[in-house]
Amino acid sequence: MQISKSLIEQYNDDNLKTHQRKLDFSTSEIDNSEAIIKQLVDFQIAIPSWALGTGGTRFGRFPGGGEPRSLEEKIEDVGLLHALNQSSGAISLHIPWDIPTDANAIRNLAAQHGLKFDAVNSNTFQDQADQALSYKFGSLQNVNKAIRKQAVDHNIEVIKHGIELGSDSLTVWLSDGSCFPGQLNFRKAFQNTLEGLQEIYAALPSNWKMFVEYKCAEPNFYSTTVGDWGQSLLYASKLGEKAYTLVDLGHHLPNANIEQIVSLLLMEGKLGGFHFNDSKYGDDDLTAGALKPYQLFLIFNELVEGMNARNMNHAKDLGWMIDASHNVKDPLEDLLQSVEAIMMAYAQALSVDRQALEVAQNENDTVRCQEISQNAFRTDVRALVAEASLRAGGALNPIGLFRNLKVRENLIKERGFKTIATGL
Ligand code: LRH
Ligand code: MN
Repeated sequence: MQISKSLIEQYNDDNLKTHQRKLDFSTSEIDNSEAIIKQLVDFQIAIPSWALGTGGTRFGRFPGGGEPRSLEEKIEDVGLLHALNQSSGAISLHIPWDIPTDANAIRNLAAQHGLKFDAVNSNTFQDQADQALSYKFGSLQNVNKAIRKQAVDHNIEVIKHGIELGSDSLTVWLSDGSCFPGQLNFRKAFQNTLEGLQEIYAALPSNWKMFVEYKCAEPNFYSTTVGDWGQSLLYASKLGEKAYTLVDLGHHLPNANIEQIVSLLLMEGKLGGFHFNDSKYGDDDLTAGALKPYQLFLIFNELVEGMNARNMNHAKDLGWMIDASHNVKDPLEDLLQSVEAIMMAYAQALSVDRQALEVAQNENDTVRCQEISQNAFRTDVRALVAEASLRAGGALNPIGLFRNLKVRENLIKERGFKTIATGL
């Protein structure tokens, strides 16, 4: 299903008066609103190819119908999101869930929808039907050298797919670890994993990045071999300048101070990118900003401060990706909500009065520091996000238009109710 420019323009015209009133108020309240709008227009968030269908848990999965049946239909769906918000200009593929049979055709189809290919993701956390050796006891950490080699070869294969699609980064998330004390020699597991990552690193083209994604637990429940930011930083530092850490918001132990982790990884020049989502208990992969919007703001607050300190290009120098699973919401509506929450957190962080905050911090004026931070978080920036979408050719209210156009109903008519997308 494609959404024509004229449909979006008609919708915006019908809602322009209300939008203009809200925008006038916001620009009267927010000093640098024009600069913020421009930075929002440039800011693109990659959509995960594995989260365009209904997600599930071991207890059940309740598909909502009209799910994409192929990589082509997944690209169409991300194209639809991008048409609505003009902030979803990239897709992140997961191999082998989304192997491009004809890379050129796939690349051209994506270009028609204004999409690029962000990081490609390897998968050594499942055994594929045609796989010789099992990853039951891990991949790069495995005590069996042949299994480690199989995992290295897979990652090099994934890099090849990425090169054909014009991607320039590889995300390696390893489920490797152990479930019981005594099961694993932690030092040997680390050394085997580092050795494997070094072989994969050596296969990277000169302009590529490798993102080492850490996670505290699941599917292993005693130890994880890339278990936290410190371990990921250790690997990335030992690997070389093309290796970075990747922060998935759901991969931390309860009450971890993720914004402090982000600040320090950025300071070290070893922060590669994000998998945005939200969670209350474990790796719940819920809508970004749905549970802890203040934490998402605080993370962007550290990002803006740290990226400015290093003169980084906000839109290009880090990997902005969503990683979510939609168990009860329409996958496309959930992704539209996540993108909007991320854009709002970024806009609020850009509105922070940094000079005043620095003065208050240097005076240990704790109350003033909180006032400045929370004032930005309590500033309604939705009109700025809508204006950025409008200027870029998107809809003033992407979910509003998605529903008005009965997109899901049309996708079900087109694809049927029982279609299941590959992925989580
Ligand atoms: C692991 C993870 C990783 C992906 C997978 C789909 O929990 O966050 O980024 O490979 O989800
Ligand atoms: Mn992730």
